[in-house]
Amino acid sequence: MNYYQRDMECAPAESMRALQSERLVKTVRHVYDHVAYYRNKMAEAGLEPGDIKSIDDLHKLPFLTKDDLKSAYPYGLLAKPLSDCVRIQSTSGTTGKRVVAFYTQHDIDIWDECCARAIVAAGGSNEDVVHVSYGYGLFTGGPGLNGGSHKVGSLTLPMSSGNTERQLQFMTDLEATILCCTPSYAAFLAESLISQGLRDRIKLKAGIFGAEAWSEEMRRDIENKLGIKAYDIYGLTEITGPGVSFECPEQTGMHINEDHFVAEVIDPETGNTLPDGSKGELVFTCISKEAFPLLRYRTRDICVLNRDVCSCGRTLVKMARLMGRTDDMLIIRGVNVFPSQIETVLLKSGYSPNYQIIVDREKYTDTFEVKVEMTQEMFDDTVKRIEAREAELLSALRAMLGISPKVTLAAPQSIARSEGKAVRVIDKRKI
Ligand code: DLL
Repeated sequence: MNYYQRDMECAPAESMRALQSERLVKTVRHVYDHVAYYRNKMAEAGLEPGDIKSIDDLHKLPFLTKDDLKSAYPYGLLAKPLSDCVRIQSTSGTTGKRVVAFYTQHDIDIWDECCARAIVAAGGSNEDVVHVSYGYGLFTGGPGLNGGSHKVGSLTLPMSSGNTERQLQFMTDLEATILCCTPSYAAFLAESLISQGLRDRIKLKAGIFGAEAWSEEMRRDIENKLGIKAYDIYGLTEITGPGVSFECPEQTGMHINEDHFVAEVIDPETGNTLPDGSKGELVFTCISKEAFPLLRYRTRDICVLNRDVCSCGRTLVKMARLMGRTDDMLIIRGVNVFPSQIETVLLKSGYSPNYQIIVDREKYTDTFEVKVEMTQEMFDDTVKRIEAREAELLSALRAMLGISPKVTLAAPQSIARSEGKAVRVIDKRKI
């Protein structure tokens, strides 16, 4: 069994807790001293840094939510001077304002190490060619796996997403051995390889797929089509990006990099911490980061933690596949989409609030349609004008969401009214 940082990945439970306590105390002091937002939140909870003496005191700290991130946007939670920061990454937010996460070089280094652990767990080494088809840019997928691959010393192909022909050309010509992308893109690449008769020309042995929900069935299908072993990887921009947790060859859950991120599961209603094995909302506390170390951040991801010893030798706690979200966020082709963002665009563009968001999956690729009723006035326009409206709406939605839906302008009164809560999202995907 190979590890990237065996001392941390296989640390005895006691020494991991001691390390977590030490790092938590230090991080609480750090944010208290440098971030007014934390000072105020702690004051409201009647807390001073000295009250947090070990990991056992973690539950005393107030939660942070996406609303906190919104109100502190952009610099309100920054715990280092900007002159010490070297990078931002970002994710989409509910109001179009994005969450901006800051990194010092130290933060980038630990993030890269977390991704390196995932690559090594998937069998990677400096002999490998790692083909990264996650998006590069503000999205954390590309930069995270790219950095991990560099740490491992693998030859890294920074492909980013899109341009299938080029993907297939590099994958075959440069004999990529590990593919990193969303599971739906992996399935799409597999289909394309097969349809172009290139399946026998690839040298892939493993895939590291995450950023969206996928099923065991989908895993087997991708594995069979590409002749690889497919590994899950989890993370979120607010905490660091991919590599918060990763799968080992046992594939009985994703090991959380607990020396950097302390996980709790809470009851989303009461906020009480639940014992391991209970289903609830995942909460993370960053204990080693400098610039943007969120404390008790509520992810809205529903999950179960499992501390059973893993036969891979790692002692890091495992999280099960996600079981949903506590909010209405959709992940479409790997992009986080909130129905409220779509509604904002529709209303701003003069449409009625009668709309539907229809998501499905065809051949493992998400389809995404926004259907909205026109007003009577719009409906009476010429066909040419209606087509122009459709194009305008598409570009406004693309600007807000970062991906393009199929836009359908429907006749007035044509979308079924519901008697209770309006059914705006129709997600037909079976994941
Ligand atoms: O999706 C980071 C990432 C990139 C993870 C590449 C893995 C690989 P965000 O865009 O901030 O960050 O979205 C985070 O995506 O809260 C989950 O709801 C969902 N998510 C991430 N990984 C998985 C996964 C990246 N393996 C949100 N399975 C998270 C299911 C996932 N959902």
